[in-house]
Amino acid sequence: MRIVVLAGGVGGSRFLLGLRHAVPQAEITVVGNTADDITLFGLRICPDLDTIMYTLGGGIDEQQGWGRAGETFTLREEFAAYGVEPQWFSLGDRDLATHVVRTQMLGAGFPLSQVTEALCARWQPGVRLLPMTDDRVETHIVIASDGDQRRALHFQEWWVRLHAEPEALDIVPVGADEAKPGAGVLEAIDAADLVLLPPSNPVVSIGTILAVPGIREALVETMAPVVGLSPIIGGAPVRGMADKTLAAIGVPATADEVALYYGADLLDGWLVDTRDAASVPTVEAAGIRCREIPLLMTSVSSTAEMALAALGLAAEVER
Ligand code: FO1
Repeated sequence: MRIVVLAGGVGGSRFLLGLRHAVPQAEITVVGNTADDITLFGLRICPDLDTIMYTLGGGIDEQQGWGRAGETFTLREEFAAYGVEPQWFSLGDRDLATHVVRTQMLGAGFPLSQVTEALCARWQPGVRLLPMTDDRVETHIVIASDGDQRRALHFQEWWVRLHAEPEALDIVPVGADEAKPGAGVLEAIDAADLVLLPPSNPVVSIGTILAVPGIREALVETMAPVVGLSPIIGGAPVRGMADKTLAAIGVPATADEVALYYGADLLDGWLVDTRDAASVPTVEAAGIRCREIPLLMTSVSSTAEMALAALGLAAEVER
């Protein structure tokens, strides 16, 4: 069975652990968000791709959800001693090796898709990890500046340095309009038996993937059922800043509104948490098959249950 999963960072990775556990024999292709990527200290950093690779490859710092297990920060201390900025983005020594290898290969002319394949050869994540695009796309957040001015800053600065405190007035995936789908992405969507949208951030993780011209169209056209899982439970995100990013684009942080934001032309099925059972009729009225199940990814086995429920809903939709 060929399953394509659009994924961001921590939420997407945890879902993938459960999916791989639920259907170990499935061939899983992950289309990973690259709009969180940033260049620091001359190195290209791909947080969502690395989080997926480390989580499924067994190298993730589980408590943190990102970065490497057993990390040390000698280089970070040295950077600070030299007073080089930024000091707000915590890069560990082991993680930096990934960024050095990636930057070296990009500098040699390899596209990000081939770089990712090379890095995954070591980590063996058990899924095929495809960047959403080989082109540069970076999410910028527009916030208020002094007076009635506005300024844009990189998503990572807004999220990590400013803890997503300043109200996001707009969210702009810079470069998305000129980006092309990454190598293998459209083919994977076309050949899929099932497409899943895990509970990643609908705006800055899934939304940015859908912003790459051609990808959303492929998801509308694919014969495969497209089934999503709500990242919002009881009107709040399980983790991260989904509510703040949804507010920035004028979408209420509710389980049904996220489904409508993805669109009934794209979504065939939608899973909401039992606490959001009241939203099922709204989603169904939009023409999207909807079921309520427990959606908290508290363990690999509970996540596996969610994944199996998504497969079950997909089978229902197909009938
Ligand atoms: N998140 C933080 O909150 N603080 C950090 O210092 C930080 C560093 C970092 C380094 C590498 C990496 O791959 C991820 C890192 N993250 C950090 C998480 C990152 O901001 C998020 O995982 C994604 O960009 C959002 O999904």
